[in-house]
Amino acid sequence: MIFDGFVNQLPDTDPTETQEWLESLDAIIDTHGKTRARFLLSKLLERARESQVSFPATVSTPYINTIPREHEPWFPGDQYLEQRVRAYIRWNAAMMVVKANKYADGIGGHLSTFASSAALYETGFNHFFRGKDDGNAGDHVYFQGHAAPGIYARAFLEGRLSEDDLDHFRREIGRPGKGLSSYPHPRLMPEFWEFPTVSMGLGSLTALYQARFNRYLHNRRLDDTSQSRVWAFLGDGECDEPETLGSISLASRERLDNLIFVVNCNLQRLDGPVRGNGKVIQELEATFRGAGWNVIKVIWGSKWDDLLAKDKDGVLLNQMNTTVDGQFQRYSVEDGNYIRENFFGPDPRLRSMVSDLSDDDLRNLPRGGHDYRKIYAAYKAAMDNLGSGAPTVILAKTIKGWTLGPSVEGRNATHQIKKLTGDQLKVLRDRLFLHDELPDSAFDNDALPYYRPPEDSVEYQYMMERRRSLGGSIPKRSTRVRRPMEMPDPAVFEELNAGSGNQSVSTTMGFTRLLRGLARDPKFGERVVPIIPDEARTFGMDALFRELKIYASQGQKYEPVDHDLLLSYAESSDGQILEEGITEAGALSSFIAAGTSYATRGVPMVPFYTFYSMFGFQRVGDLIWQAADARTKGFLMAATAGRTTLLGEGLQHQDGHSLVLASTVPACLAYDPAFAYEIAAIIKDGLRRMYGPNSEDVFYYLTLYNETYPMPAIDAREGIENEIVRGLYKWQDAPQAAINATLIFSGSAHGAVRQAAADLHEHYGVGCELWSATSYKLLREDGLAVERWNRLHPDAHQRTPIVAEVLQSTAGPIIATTDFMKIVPEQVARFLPDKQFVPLGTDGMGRSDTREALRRHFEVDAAHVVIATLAALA
Ligand SMILES: Cc1ncc(C[n+]2csc(CCOP(=O)(O)OP(=O)(O)O)c2C)c(N)n1
Ligand SMILES: [Mg+2]
Repeated sequence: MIFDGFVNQLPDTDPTETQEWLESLDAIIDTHGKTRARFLLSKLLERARESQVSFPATVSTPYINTIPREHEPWFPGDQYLEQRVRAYIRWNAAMMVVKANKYADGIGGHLSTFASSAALYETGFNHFFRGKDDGNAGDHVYFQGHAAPGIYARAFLEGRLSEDDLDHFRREIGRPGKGLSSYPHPRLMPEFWEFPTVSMGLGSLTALYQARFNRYLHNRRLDDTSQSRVWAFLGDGECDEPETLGSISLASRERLDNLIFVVNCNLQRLDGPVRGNGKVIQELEATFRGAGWNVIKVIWGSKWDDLLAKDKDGVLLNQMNTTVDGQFQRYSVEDGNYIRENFFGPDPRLRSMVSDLSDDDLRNLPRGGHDYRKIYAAYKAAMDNLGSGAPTVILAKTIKGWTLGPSVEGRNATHQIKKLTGDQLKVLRDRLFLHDELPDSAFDNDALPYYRPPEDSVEYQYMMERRRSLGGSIPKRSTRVRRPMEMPDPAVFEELNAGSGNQSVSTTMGFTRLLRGLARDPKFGERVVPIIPDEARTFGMDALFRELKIYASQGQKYEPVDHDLLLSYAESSDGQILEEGITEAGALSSFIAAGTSYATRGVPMVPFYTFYSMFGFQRVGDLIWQAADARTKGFLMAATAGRTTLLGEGLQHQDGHSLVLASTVPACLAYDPAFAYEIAAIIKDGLRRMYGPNSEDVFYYLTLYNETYPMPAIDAREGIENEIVRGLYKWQDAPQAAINATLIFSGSAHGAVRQAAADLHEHYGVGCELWSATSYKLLREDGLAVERWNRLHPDAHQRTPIVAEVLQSTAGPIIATTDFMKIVPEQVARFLPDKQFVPLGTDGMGRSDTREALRRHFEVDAAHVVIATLAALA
């Protein structure tokens, strides 16, 4: 292997001096060994860094704490009181899970995740996490999903939740907003949780983009975000998800020193060790350091410091460095004698180092993640790191199930354990020193007692004072608006309503015009957040670059190749466009950050995320689900939509099913507009529904096509905009004819359908009326709601679904054509029992060819609409 071969390509200006240095090193290795040589080299590197000699950063350091004991800051808290509070929280967290499973066997919940991370959270609660009661937005804390019981237990101690609430952990039905959801779900507990995290990997990804969005808001002078940190708590197993680590280089590139990841390295995931044969902390250190992060390892508790100080020969360090995680886990479940024999035993120098320690002492040598002083030092260093430009990750080594007793701690099955016997509970009580609070009698008659200290106790007073001084309790979701938003001037929609005359344009072009108009609005404009993942040219949106500018935190340090063009690639530190590069996951995370800003920051923002339709729901569906959970507002604009409208691109690009996937997301209003004025009506209504009075926490999905045709003007009849947004409206009456049929189109299918109507009239004497179905999803949801109402109110006057009401009077069979799968129009067929309903759509995988050929292949061209109509009539 060539090690940094670049050295040999640089001229050696003083070979004799070089030789002397090399010989010195050789001599050290020969006389004092490699450990000493490594030590000296590290010292040299340290000195070089102090003297600002830049040098490629090493990606890994020995398996010891990053912060040495002598650099640990003074701990400002009351160690005893914090320990008491932590014990109460640990107790209640365990109790609520055990209780839930006693009363509803199999209901689930997790004991051991929080047990391993209690000190990590509590140090934050007592000293760092900022709340928002002081009128500011506070910190944004992403709690690890499976640690939820611990967060509820703290809220209980603070008096925010009652015993009855805890008793309803995982029992939400019938208690809207009051049952405790299994995991952090703002959709279910909108006044409590802010950030959904439980789909592993998405919490870290969205936290990272939240930190980036805070900078965007700041640089655009929309909000002062300088006091807010983003804290993301992750599992070490969770780091296997590509989403967890996939964007970490963005954080250092964007100099997000407002971002702190805390990885709870209990070395276990669900089934067993995360890296039995390796060292997950070392692996993560190298990954994050390589990406330019400030890495702080918290591996060993204070008691190890004395041992390390005695380690003159480096034998302890060597043992630490070479022991794999699977073996460390073994030590965590064994007694002191096993540890003495196996960890310290083989080397007499190592063994003698612990000769004065008892077996119990050895067993109790703690890991760093349970040592609040070490954690405090790490968090403080992360806070003080602001200004360095580097994000921080804290890798804290813990034991999964810590304090839960020998049958749970560190066991491979620990993740799934949710029941404790009476004896196990007493072991836990003893371990937490809660005899006074919970005497044996508290367990009489199989009772499962919670414990809350009285309000006049010093523990309670201390805990509450800490939170008061940090801005109040968290988590707390608030929708208090700090910077109100004004709606755009309605005139901005008029241009699209007028149509394009004879000019052929696409709905994508129409939307781009509208977006520009919205961004130009003197008051509303600043709230528009255009998001694009490296596809603006494909969509013809590059025209916006120069006008709105691309957000680049460091401005533009170069002269772009196209600087002399009108549409040059213009970057600016207060740019408006988030040009995300090729990351749909990142772009969607920005969409979530912008679309939840009305709550997280109290600053409503309106994201328009435009992307390759195929790489939306299909690619990042879980993030879209998370957006729904997070109560995100905004517009998802699915460009290059349709299985046959996007020609040439073939199987992996042609989207004929995102509308099916969209139909699975309750908070999503999905539309398939055919004309520019439909887009205007939908977006206008969307802004009202999402940001007007009595707003709803929903988001919009609109397909955009790249086929060009003259855009008609909106019909002058009154109420047309309402008809468009409800999902279906009549577009054209039928010509006089003896035989009639009803043709429905959506999106780009209107071309074939209009042609078919003309052909049917001219050649077969069939008069067809034409309808545009803008949203089958909305029509179906209305139909289901009506059906349910009728079922539950059999004696009342029966209601009619919108789709049935408006299509009742139409003549002949209904042929519904779409550039999506047949199941899309079929969603409403059930509500039209008296009608013959024929869906034409693009089921199957795409092909590369022309639009005409594709439409013939998928049987959605005019000829096939004619045949389907004639067959239905026959
Ligand atoms: C995307 C996704 N896949 C799988 C799961 C199921 N799951 C929940 S917890 C867990 C193990 C977590 O291990 P780790 O991240 O190390 O967290 P710990 O509980 O050890 O702190 C798994 C696989 C999930 N929640 N999300
Ligand atoms: Mg783990």
